[in-house]
Amino acid sequence: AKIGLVGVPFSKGQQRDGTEKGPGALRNGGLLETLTSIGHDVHDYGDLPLDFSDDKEGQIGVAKNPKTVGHASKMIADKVSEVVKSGRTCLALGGDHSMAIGTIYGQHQVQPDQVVLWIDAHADINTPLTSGSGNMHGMPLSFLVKELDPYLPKIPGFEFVKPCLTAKDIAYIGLRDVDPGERGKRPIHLSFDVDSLDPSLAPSTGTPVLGGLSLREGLYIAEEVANTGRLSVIDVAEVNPSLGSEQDVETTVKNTIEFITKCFGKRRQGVYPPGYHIP
Ligand code: DIR
Ligand code: MN
Ligand code: MN
Ligand code: MN
Repeated sequence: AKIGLVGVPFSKGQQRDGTEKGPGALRNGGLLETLTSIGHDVHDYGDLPLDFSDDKEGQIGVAKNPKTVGHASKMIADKVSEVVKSGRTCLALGGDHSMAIGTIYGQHQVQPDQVVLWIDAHADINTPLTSGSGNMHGMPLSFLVKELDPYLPKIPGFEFVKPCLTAKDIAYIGLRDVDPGERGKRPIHLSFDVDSLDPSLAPSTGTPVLGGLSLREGLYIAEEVANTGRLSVIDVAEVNPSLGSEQDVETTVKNTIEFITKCFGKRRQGVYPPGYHIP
């Protein structure tokens, strides 16, 4: 496939520094080389300039750094729109999960019939009023779901976002039983929070929760998504190379890259090289 890679070095949707280093860690782990080696045409759009360190707004109401997150969301949305419009599958490397406001909204400008598959230990659908933490990485879906619009306070920085999904457009993993008639043909936005995996598999993340997906479960989901042939945008969120030991970072990066490449058709039983014909 033609892939458009976008780095989203951003951490202001939560309170620990480090997720802004996620794109670099995944690049250094050999992600592009692996995708290229299984036959993909990867265009790297580079990292978005999301370092708003001058922005000293702190907290407005309960939501933390709303203007910064809003500003970043706008830049992310514009870039993802551009990539999807060019016909490439957009691989957005975060970054904390507030990135999904921009990636989903951006895809929506080009593919209004998008569906969202949210793989996460958390539902990330708090509104600024229901959130206990004030961290915006726990809120992205609340800005996008039409049913929540009446309950959403006006937050500075998000004037440009109009809700674009209905609750029915979102699926959370793990679903276990979906009938063929329920599947449809709509372009898939896969939003992958690495904390969906068990902390033993992705220890370098800010909010690990015990009892997560096994690697086998995670890779199965990725392979099923690849099998649909409908993957249009993928977010990779909450890799934090500043947390844990060197070994923890290596494990997190390795398993995350494994998940991404499975989404792009790498098989556990191996892949034929590009242009190879079975004799
Ligand atoms: C929690 C944590 N539900 C919150 N959310 C996280 O802050 O709203 N999402 N960590 O991935
Ligand atoms: Mn999340
Ligand atoms: Mn829509
Ligand atoms: Mn999470």
